[in-house]
Amino acid sequence: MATSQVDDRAQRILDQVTADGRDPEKLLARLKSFAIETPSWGYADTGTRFGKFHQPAAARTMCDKLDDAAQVHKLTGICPSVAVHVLWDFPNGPDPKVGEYAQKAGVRIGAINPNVFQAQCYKYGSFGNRDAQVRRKAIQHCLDSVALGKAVGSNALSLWFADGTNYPGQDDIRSRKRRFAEGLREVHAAMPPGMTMLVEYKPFEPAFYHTDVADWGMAYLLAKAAGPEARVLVDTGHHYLAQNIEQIVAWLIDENMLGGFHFNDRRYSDDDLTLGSIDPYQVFRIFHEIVSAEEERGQALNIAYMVDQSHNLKPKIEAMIQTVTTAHELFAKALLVNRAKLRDAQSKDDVVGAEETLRAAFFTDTRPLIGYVRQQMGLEADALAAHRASGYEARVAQERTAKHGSPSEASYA
Ligand code: PSV
Ligand code: MN
Repeated sequence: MATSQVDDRAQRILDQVTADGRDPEKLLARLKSFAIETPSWGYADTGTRFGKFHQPAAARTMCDKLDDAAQVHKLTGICPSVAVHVLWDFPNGPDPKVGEYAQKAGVRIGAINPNVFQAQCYKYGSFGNRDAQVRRKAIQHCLDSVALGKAVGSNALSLWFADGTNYPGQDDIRSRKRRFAEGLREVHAAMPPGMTMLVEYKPFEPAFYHTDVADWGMAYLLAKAAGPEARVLVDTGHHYLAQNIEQIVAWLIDENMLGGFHFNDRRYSDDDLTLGSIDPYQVFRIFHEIVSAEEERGQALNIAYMVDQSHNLKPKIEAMIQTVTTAHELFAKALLVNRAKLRDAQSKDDVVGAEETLRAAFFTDTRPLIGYVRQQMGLEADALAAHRASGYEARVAQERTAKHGSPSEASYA
């Protein structure tokens, strides 16, 4: 049973916060209110375009995905919602019962992700397509997704478009831009109060010459054109390698246009690796920009933190627990930055002192602090160990195989 006896190492961090003239209770409260959404597709067998490696415990049905997401939330306490991908999760059309099932399992439905990139008709694009009938089909799918969102109580419509061209001259770039703006305006107009439209960008893939929504500037302009409840979604994997993502984040915050994140990490391109597995310092720098703005404004920013990862090698629930734990630990590091000291160093052009202030926070081991926060929330300090000890994976592997057959047999059948 979890106890909330404060660990010495966590106590030392809290003492330092007090010594810095800040309130440790506020820090703990912010860590408890931090929430990150996990994606339904992160629990199922996905893979690269070269193949899939099956796991017997992988979710086979929408209910399995919600059960797995609920297991992650039960152990981490910070994942109350699950993003859904309409075509993958509702192959037979919208099913409002899914919302009820989620609630019973202990989670709720988060962002609704329409899918306007898989059907054959989208070969030359969806909202950007020259053919008005194809555009209508894509817009209608998004309107249906808004209705699904209403039915299941979701407050976010998350849009990603694979649209673009593969060769110079293939289509007129400006005409496509205008078609996008028009389609997004129509979808925005159908959203109920309280729903946010998130516009995601990606520089390339699957389009390799030009992508219609290729960067944050394009997403920003399209969100502005769509309407007042549209914001930009930053997928950390959707940037060129040297790009300064935290600067993009800082600018979007300052323009009140940052809507949310799709978190993942990568070494090369859109690799969808576990958050922070390659470059945790980058995630810390992103969180630092957010926490700076929160401290300046005196309130938490309304940002949808979401995971967009597919786990081809790692057991999916373990990978998800690792991901959200890493996010929590890195967010804690950003909260530890002594911003009074930082501002002082900046005001003196003390470049080294300013950087050292960030490094001091980044190199603080926040794992005991997150363990303590979890214990205060009535959870085990080590979520991964608790999951491994629970026997959940072996149990669902057995149940799912008994019900649906071995996943590899199914695929070779
Ligand atoms: C596209 O690469 C993307 O980032 C979009 O968010 C999709 O919805 C998601 O991946 C699918 O995994
Ligand atoms: Mn994404």
